[in-house]
Amino acid sequence: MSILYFNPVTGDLEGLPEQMKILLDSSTITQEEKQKNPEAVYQALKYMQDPKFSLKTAKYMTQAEEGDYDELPPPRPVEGPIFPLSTIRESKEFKRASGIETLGSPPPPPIPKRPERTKSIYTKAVEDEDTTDYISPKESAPPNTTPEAVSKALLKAQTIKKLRQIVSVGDPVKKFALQKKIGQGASGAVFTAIDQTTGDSVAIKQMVLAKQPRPELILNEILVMQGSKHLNIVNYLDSYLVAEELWVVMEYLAGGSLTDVVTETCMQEGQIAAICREVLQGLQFLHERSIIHRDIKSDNILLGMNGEIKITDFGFCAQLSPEKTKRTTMVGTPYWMAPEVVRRRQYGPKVDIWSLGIMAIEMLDGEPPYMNEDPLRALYLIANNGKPEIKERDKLSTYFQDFLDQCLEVDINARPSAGKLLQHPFLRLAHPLPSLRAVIEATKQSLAVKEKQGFR
Ligand code: G5X
Repeated sequence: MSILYFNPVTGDLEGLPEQMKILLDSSTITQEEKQKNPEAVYQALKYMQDPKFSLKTAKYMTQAEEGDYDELPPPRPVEGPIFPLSTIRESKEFKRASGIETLGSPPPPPIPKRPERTKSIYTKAVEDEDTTDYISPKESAPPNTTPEAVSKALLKAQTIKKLRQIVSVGDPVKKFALQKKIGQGASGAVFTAIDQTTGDSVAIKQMVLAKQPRPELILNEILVMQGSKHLNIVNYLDSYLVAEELWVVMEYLAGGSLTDVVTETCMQEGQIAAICREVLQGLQFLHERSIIHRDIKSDNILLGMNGEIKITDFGFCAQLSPEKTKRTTMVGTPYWMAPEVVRRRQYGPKVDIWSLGIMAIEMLDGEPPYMNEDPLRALYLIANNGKPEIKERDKLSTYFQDFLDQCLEVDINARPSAGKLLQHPFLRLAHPLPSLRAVIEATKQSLAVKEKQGFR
């Protein structure tokens, strides 16, 4: 990108390719913003317009429709100090229907059901971007014989061969009794199941290899997670290959995702601190092993009924090596992406720390910053604004304010590591983990009420 400038007469950015102009025209980015930071606009456009990165390669797991956790044991009383039960976040529709009107302090804003744009994306690395792209395969050769298609088919064959070498032998259909579907996404479905030999509950991710746009990501996920066991990570247990279907068996967490908690309840600082500490412990473990998760957000944090907090979905993780200590691939979910990822700079493990800061905002507000903006404008705002504004900042403890400031530090060198942040005084405010059970139960109850009233 050499000549890109704002034309004050037309109010347009000059020097953009035609496709980008069309994209920009359809976005809500203002003239003022184009003028203020053309480079940030360009970075955002490049990301959106890249066909390799389009939503075709996106992975999106939605929650199953039915009540996910019906077969849970009855709740046990919470031990340890009791904290007031978390407040249910009231939505407008909910209030109207139930006739409840709150007096005094205004209720928190309603959080609508998560839109599609919270899904994750994966683009090719900048350094692998060129070569084959100039051949324009679609016009010059019949399908499946283009260099692109041939190398893709090769990679797929190699990936399946490697998968065969690492999976367990045996028939998982006999070993596991499938129970309930808990998720469905582009890469496959997730079920709960019982291990017939041990009686343990497990979760199984089933994927049809032929339908995977990038099977090498699944191989990566298994290879990285096979050797990574930690209390704050959803542990990989086993995998099986049945015909062309891959089953990945992992531990099951019955509390559901943190997204449900952040959208349904108003969390207290002590609860937020507890979750931040646990996630940081998981991140410290990963980062020590040169693994970056790259898609930290509430959707990828699972809760156990006794307050366990675990990071899940390593489909986008990167294992750094001594030869390759930095990455440039644009990976993650726009609203949670660190500025260095959006700006396509070299990045490392600290991107997970930024995303944790955004997730802390989710725990405060129910959603990440810029959620009302289209993803393109959100990317522009991240690249341009850096640290997002914290709503009602002065209502937070000074420890929490400082913790947020440190996670959301734009300067990578000044942003602390997971190990350093674990020393932060904010984390000393953490409530004991078993007390989180009450929050999970309040969440489930709130969802059940809405379900009954037909809001979901
Ligand atoms: N309650 C787990 C995953 C984790 C490390 C390799 C992806 C979903 C959904 C999903 C629901 C679970 C899992 C366990 C509950 C998912 C993954 C992963 C790994 C080892 C596999 C998606 N709704 N779960 N308990 N939910 O789509 O990367």
